Amino acid sequence: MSSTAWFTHDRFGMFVHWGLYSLAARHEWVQNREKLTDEQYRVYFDHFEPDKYDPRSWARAAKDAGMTYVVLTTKHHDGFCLWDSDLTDFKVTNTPYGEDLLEPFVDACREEGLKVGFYHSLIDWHHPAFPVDGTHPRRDDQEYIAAHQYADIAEYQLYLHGQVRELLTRFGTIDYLFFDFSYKGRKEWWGGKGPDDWDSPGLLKLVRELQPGILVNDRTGVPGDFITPEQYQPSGPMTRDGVPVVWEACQTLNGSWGYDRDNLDYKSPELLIRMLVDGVSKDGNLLLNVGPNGRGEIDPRALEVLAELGRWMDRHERSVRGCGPAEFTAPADGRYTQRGDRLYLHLFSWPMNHVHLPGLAGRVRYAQLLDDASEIRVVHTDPGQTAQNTQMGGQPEGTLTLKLPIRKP
Ligand code: FHN
Repeated sequence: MSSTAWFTHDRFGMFVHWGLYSLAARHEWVQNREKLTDEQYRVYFDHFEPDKYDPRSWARAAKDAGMTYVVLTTKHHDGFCLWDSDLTDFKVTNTPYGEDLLEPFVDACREEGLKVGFYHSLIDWHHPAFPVDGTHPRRDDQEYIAAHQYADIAEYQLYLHGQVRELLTRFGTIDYLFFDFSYKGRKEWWGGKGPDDWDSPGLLKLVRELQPGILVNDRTGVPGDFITPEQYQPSGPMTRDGVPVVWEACQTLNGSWGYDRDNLDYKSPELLIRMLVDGVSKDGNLLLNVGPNGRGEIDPRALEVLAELGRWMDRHERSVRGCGPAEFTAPADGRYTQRGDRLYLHLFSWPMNHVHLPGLAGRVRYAQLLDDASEIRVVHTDPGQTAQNTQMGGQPEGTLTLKLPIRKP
């Protein structure tokens, strides 16, 4: 296992889903959803020419949003490689663009002082040795299935491990690896694939030999350094066999991982801030996704949201960075994050003039608004008075009350 210290300190990263599906501009599973043959899908390959690709602008957008690591899809389930792999022709260097995309990405991240993350799909619908299953675009094509029914999983493992070796030996230090994904037992997907299909123990051994400090997720089907709840916020700190485990929630901006031109349903900055704070209050990270378009640009709507997050992080970073859960139970519409003797109360709705904090009476020496460092009066009520104290609405014993400015800063 690698040290997760930087990861649980930083708390906030950018996920980037980018590939041929970005030209389809409707979903990264478009090949599966529309059962496109390789020939039909080839049109995106033949027109992949992201002339506006500027990973430095991506890295700056992430940094300005308060993110400290960026995770880019090196290959998604369609099998298209964003680097010059020796193991396939289905790669960016054979498209009209003609150049490796990963080296400029890792260079840009490092130039902006960000950690480098790779996403890599365990699934590969393009590779002939990948046994057809319920995820495969050709799942109903009996002729294709017949032609591939004796797909050699050992050959596929060599390919999978070989490409991971390329990724972890060609681009310097890689800080984070998001494998995606195991689905053993998904009966509707013909049993699905899992650690025995990927040779996950061997794969993880290879990863740790090549990049000893790397953080790897658990989607190989074998426990890794962190777990990855997707598109939901856990109800509390996460555990594995009763032991607390590092976790990171991955979330889209608009419900789609890949660029989805007509999807205008962007999450508000307020909601995303709540997700970030909620996660930290439960000892988790947020990995927020952007899906650049087929020219290599992050959508202006996404950039607006990221900029708003950055403005919030600029003023409130100390309530996130290096923080984790508090020993106290926060009020219903709020969250606590804590770092040392600093307790941060995040209020998702602003009460009229007081907030009552059970169990904190006598525990708080001084309170201030983080936004402008202005003092907040702590209304200490003697335990005997709480029940009768009408101004405080008769709070339970041990409750601390803060008198808040009527206006929300
Ligand atoms: O199938 C993928 C999906 O396209 C996307 O990459 C997400 C991101 O975590 N992972 C898988 C679904 O869990």
